[in-house]
Amino acid sequence: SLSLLYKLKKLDKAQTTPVAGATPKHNDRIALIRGDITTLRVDAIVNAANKSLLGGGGVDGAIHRAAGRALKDECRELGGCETGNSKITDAYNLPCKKVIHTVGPIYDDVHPERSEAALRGCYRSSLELAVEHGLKTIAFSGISTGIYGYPSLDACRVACDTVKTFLDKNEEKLDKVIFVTFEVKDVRSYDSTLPLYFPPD
Ligand code: AR6
Repeated sequence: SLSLLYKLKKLDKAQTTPVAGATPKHNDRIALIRGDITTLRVDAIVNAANKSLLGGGGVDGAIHRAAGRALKDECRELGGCETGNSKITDAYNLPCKKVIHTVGPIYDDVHPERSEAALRGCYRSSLELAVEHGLKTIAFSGISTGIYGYPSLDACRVACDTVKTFLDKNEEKLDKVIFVTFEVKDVRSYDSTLPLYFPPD
């Protein structure tokens, strides 16, 4: 119908306009890949963990399998982690240097603002931990967008916005922030959203 067409046009227009304050200056610090995060030879990978930090399914399971038993032994010493926060460990058999374990929210569609605040905390605390440990390249898995049910595009916007805000203040402290996607829905979310937050020159 005409009214649907109109809505689609408006949506399209909104999606091609960079967000307020977006500048090209961070563009070369941002990367998007699709694949298995456990194969990346970066300084830190960010695991989508749960509060126990003792492993699970999804990317958490893949990271623990690839790292080996010693990772779980170290995690056991950490005493868990709150939702929206992060803890760091060694990477053992993984090719990266460190693993940052962050606990995303189980998506709450009655109180989406609570989920958003927690997801922001995940990205912010992971970036802070990386800087504290002198880690320059960090790869994020799509925290909460799998088993925890956070809608892909909403999660992607939170990820981009939190990283942009962090780089605005700490640009020289990180060389590369890599968003790692796995499923096609998340590839699409990042393809459409990254240019709005990190426009090219
Ligand atoms: N490399 C990169 N991304 C991956 C991989 C991989 N090898 N495997 C899955 N993904 P999920 P959550 C993507 O479910 O939603 C665990 O049991 C996946 O497509 O792993 O935060 C934990 O212990 C999705 O985009 O994490 C928790 O209990 C993203 O990783 C719970 O799941 C995150 O999906 C956390 O749920």
